[in-house]
Amino acid sequence: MSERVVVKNLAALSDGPVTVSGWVETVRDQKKVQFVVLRDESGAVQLVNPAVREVDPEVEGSAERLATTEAISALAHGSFITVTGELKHDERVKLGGIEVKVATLEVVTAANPETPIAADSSLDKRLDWRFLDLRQPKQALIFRIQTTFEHALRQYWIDNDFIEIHTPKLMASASESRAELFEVDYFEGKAYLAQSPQFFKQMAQSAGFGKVFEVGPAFRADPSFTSRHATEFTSVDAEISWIESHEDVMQLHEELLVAGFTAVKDKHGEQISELFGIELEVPSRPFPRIPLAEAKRIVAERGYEIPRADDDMDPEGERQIAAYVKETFGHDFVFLTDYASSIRPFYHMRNAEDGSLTNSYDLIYNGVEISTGAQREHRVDVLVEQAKEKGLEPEELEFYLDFFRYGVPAHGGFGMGLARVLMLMLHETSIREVTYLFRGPTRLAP
Ligand code: AMO
Repeated sequence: MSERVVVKNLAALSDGPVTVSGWVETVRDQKKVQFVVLRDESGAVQLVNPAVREVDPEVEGSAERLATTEAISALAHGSFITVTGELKHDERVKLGGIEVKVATLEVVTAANPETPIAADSSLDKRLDWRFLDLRQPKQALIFRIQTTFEHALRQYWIDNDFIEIHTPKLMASASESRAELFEVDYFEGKAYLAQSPQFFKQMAQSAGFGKVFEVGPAFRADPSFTSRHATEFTSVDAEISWIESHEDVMQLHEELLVAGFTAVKDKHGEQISELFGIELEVPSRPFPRIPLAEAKRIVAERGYEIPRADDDMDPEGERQIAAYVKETFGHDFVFLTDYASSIRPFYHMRNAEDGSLTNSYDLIYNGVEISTGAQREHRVDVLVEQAKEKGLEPEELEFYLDFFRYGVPAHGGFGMGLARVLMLMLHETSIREVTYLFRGPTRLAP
């Protein structure tokens, strides 16, 4: 291992020799002294080098000092360097009250002199150069937050006796709908990329696992270019047995989110307000619940008519109901419940009193849908009828229908888009900003 000290640990050291490595952020090349700001994954530090502009044969080491001075003058932004030198605490130094006086400097990899992106580059251009874009501290913070959030969810699941599953992403049939399905060649036949772990997380209920979760990729051949859609995204899924209705699923969902938000606020709250300018709020439980039909009435009263009466909430409707919930309950989340069966998949259980409704919900956060959940239909004859009603061929679903032919408890669960949660948590305008490498209709690289 090298002697390297990560920048954030420098402040705790006493004055003396250190080695640091990182990217050149800025160079101030003055006649008598040079300043370099070096950044690594943990922070930035100022390097200082008394400039030597010509060799003085009387002074020992002056040829080396000249070479170092010239190397600094030639440093391009983004080059990766390793420096040995003397750490000095000096409260006059604005950047953290420390600096490193350069003794030796090695250019490990020189960067091209022209940086292809700048702070004002378009999002598309930044995504073309994602590795450079991600060097900004704000970007790295997003993925530290994601790590903390996922870790807290996992901790919750482990504490509550869930089993983690990894379901296949190559499937013999569609899991959500025939639309938005990626078909791939599979030896002599065809396969489909999983749109959701839906069928296999339900299989775990028939297998007697009780409670399962998965965080994994999902694929949708969705040609839209909205700020909330990707063709590949990370889906956070849970499925639980022994429920009475979708209410049990909503309770799990809100507890899980509170655990995730608490961990993120505890660990990153200060940095979030510093870099994103927002105060992260941990939601209080219970989250408000509003049946969809009532939500539509509320939205209409506010002067917005959802274009088609039998339709789902559209994005403007979601914004309107979120504004109402914020004004009325001071809450950023709302469960819209009891969706019409006409706009829900075949596997949602219908309401026992009103078969035109389902025991299902969408979770809206800051005005955007982040999740869908439901109680599932577990009676196979009803399931077959509902599949036919939706134009699906029960023959293609035989493997799935078998799960329900050998005893299965009442169960339900949800799927939640990880990037959507992050986008809304950080008030970002697109999931492209919070997805490590975005995939969309016209983006397959890098
Ligand atoms: P649904 O299709 O509503 O439900 O998806 C669940 C959640 O996944 C996210 N999501 C997406 N994120 C980015 N790009 C997309 N193209 C995209 N499509 C969906 C959203 C959405 O709320 N099997 C059910 C879930 C369940 O009932 O358990 C399902 O997949 O955040």
